Amino acid sequence: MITSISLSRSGYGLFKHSQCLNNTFNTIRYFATEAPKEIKDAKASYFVRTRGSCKSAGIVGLPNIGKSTLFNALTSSQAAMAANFPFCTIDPNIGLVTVPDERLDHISKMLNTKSKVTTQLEFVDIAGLVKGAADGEGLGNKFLANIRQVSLIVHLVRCFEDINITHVHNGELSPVKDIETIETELILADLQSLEKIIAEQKKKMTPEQALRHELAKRVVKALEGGTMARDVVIEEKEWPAFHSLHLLTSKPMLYTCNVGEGDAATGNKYTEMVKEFSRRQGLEMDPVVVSAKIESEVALLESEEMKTEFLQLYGLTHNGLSKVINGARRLMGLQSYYTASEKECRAWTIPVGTKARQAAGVIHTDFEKGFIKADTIAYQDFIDCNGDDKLAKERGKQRSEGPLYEVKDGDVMFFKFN
Ligand SMILES: Nc1nc2c(ncn2[C@@H]2O[C@H](COP(=O)(O)OP(=O)(O)OP(=O)(O)O)[C@@H](O)[C@H]2O)c(=O)[nH]1
Ligand SMILES: [Mg+2]
Repeated sequence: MITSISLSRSGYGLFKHSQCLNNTFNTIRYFATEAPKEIKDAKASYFVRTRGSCKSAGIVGLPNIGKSTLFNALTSSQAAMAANFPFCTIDPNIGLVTVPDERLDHISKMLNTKSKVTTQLEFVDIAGLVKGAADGEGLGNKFLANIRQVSLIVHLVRCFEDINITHVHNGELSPVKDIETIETELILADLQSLEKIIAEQKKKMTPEQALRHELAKRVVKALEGGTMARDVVIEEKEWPAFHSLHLLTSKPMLYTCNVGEGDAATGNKYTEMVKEFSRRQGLEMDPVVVSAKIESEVALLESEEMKTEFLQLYGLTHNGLSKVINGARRLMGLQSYYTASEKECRAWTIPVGTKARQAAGVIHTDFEKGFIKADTIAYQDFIDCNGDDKLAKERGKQRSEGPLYEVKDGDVMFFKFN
C-alpha cells in the first residue's frame, strides 16, 4: 500500500513507502469535435475539453470551508445546509446555476426583447474530503465517487481567517497544505483504481484491453513522477481508452479562494500563495477569488439596486460568482451562441468546435435534421449594426453558413430548416 505522498515545492513528488498497491439536463447535447489537423497528440486535458461530455462542476475541498455557502450563493438558494461543523454535507447537493452573460443582457436591452433566456450549468456541492479519504477515512470512498461523476473540479480553498470557524487542520491557515491534502487523496484514489486495472492483466488481451492496460501503466508512472493525469500526453486514438479510466486527476481544476469580506476586492496573502502554487502546477487558469459569505448574502437580495449597493460596501463592482461560473465553463470547453428577436433573445450552450448543424440541434432535433443554412452575425457586428440584420447584410456582416461551419463563441444565428 502507498502510505504517504509528498507534494514537493517544485511540484508533485511521490514516494512509495512499501510495496505496490494491491489492491437532460439543460438541453445541452455534446458532440465529438475534430482535433485540428496539426494535433497528433496533446495533453489529456485537451481531449477532456473537446471530446468529453462536460456536464457539471463539483465543489470540492476540506470540510467546513464554505462549499455549501458557495453553492447556496450560486443557486441563489438556501438549499444546502451550511453550518459550522465538519461533514455538515453528506449527500451531494445538485443545482442548476444561471450563467451570467453580459452579451445577452446587451442584446436584450438593444432589441428591447420581451423575454431573455439564459443558459445554465449544473453545480454539485460535495462533502468535504480529509486525509486518508482514499482509504475510506471520513466516508472518503463515497465522496470520491461523487467527485468521479462531475466533469470539472472547483477546488475551494479556505483563505479567510476566523478563529470561530473550525479548521480540520489545527494551527495556522495554510492554503497550500490544504490543497495538497485534497490532491494527494485524488492521486491515491487514481493510483488505486489504476493498480486494479493493471492487476487484471490477462494472458490474451484484445487490442483495446492491451491499450487500456498500457495507458494505466503510463499514467501510474506519470502520477508517481508528479504529473497529474490531465497533463499526460496521449495520442488522439488513445482518448477512448484514457476516458474509460475515469481518473479524478484528469478533470480540469479551478482553484477558488474563499476570502473574508474585507479581502473580497483585493485578495490577501493566502490568495497569493494559491496563485503561485497554481502557476507552479501549470494550471490553465489562475485561481479566482470570492467571498462565499458576501455572495450568499447578495444572492438573497431582491433587486439589482440592492445587490449593487451591498457589493459597493465591500468595494466590489460585480458579484464574484460570474468568475467561478464562466471560468468553469471555459475550462470545460463550453461556449454560447445566441438567437435574437424582439420576442425573445436566448443563449445556447455548445462545446467549442461544434458545427452549425449540431448547434441547431441544441434548439430542436428538427433544426438539425432539416438544416438548410444559418444566417450568422458575429456578436460585435450585431451590436455595431444595432441588432438590425438587414443593415448587417448590407454591410456584408451577415454570412450564410452551411452545416459544416464551426460556430464561434458569441455568434448570433438565424437557422433556416425544412
Ligand atoms: N468567516 C467566514 N465564515 C465563512 C465563510 N464561508 C463560510 N463560512 C462559514 O463556515 C462554516 C462552514 O460553511 P459550510 O458552507 O457549511 O462549509 P462546507 O465546506 O460546506 O462544510 P462541510 O459540508 O462540512 O464540508 C459556516 O458557519 C459558514 O457560515 C467566509 O468567507 N468567512
Ligand atoms: Mg457543506
